[in-house]
Amino acid sequence: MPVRLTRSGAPPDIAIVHLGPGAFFRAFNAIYTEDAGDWGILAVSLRSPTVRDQLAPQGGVYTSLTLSEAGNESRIIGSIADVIVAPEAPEKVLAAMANPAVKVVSLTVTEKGYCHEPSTGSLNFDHGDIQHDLRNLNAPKSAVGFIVAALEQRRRAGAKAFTVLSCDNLPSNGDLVRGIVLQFAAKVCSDLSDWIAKNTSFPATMVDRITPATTEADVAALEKAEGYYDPGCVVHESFRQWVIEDDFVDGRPAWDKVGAQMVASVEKHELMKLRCLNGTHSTLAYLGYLAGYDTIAECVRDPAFAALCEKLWREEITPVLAEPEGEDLERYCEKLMARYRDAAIRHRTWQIAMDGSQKLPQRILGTIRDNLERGVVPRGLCLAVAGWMRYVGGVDENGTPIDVRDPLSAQLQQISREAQDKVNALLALEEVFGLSLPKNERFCATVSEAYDQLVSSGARATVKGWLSPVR
Ligand code: CS2
Repeated sequence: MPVRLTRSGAPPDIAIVHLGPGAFFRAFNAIYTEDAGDWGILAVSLRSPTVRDQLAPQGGVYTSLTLSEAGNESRIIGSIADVIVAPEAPEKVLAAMANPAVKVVSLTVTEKGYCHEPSTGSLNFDHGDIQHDLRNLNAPKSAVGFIVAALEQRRRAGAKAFTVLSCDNLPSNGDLVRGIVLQFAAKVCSDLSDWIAKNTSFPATMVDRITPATTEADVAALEKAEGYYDPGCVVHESFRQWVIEDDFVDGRPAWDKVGAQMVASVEKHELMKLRCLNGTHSTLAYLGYLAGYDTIAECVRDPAFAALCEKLWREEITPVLAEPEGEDLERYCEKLMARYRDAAIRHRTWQIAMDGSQKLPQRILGTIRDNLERGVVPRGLCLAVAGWMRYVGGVDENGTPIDVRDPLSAQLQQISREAQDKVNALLALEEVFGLSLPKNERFCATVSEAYDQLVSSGARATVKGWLSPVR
């Protein structure tokens, strides 16, 4: 039997409830919180028992493994005091969130966890979980349902509210979560939404640390190196950046003392990160997957892919970005390329390609819109959109099925199977592309041209010739 990692000493007192304790949260928020001192975290999985099953036998502790070509560094993290699987005990989660000792409720639930319309940011009242939660507020399923139900319990008890801290890769994530919370609360009762609007804050954040999914090989390598078994370990790069709007209704950990940047407005930082990093990540993920590359590092080892990425930054993305205070966009992008090239980080194109319908709007389509407004057709990003379209068709260039993971996958594959004009049928998905973009003929024509070329010449050749065509 392998030796299991275990906690020594008592866990910290719980002052944060975190919804969505996936690998990113454990590689990022939980480490900043550990560094900042004695705020303990109750981690709540909204769906799967995996993280609880990994961490409970270890008393909540786990290993963070910083990967680098020079050698890995491991550290044991103890800020997670307990883990609950919400569907097994929703009332326990609500009781914890309603306890005034909890001052911050944070979230990393991924884009689709907000149950919103990606193109508008409004709550999707047709979503099955939202319909369920409006009828069963004492046993919700969604993040927004838990937040509203807990705030309602606090209001009734005459207690203080908590701060809601979204840490997902969404633009204006504070405003977004405020919007959906208030829309949901207004359906419960208007006094509640007024109370929340007055008493709760929703600071926006920008979060950044590349965190590939942990593999069995990672767990085995850790066991070999450290002599204990820890299936809850997380692997990540050494870089980290957390920018937070300093607007908390009942205090916060001293994250600013351990590297987080507290600012008045996060918007410019968030757009820079979403468009420069996540925008090129998604581009490389779709085109790279189609070209047969397994990881981002493999993609950028191909000079044509690296050149595409650099051209996107220089010619299409940064020209329509405002530079955040304290940042230099050119240097930011150079640093990104160095992060992508790090072969110790095996970040799979397939992992990043997931949930594209939820990611494209804020990562790529906003930049395309801004370019069209200045009269430029951003050909590189149009190729990225075409890459997504080819990818969600569900068959790769060798005729092998692709495991497409997306909340819209059934619809996407039906369109790809049945539509005569696949490009225009996909562009008509209003929840992804909105209304105005598909009306721009130059945009649609360029995406169609890119799609046809991907089909006829394959991704590698298309990427090579696309931005410097041999005419
Ligand atoms: C990636 C992000 O999976 C993805 O879609 O683009 O998780 C990315 O690695 C992080 O945002 C980096 O901070």
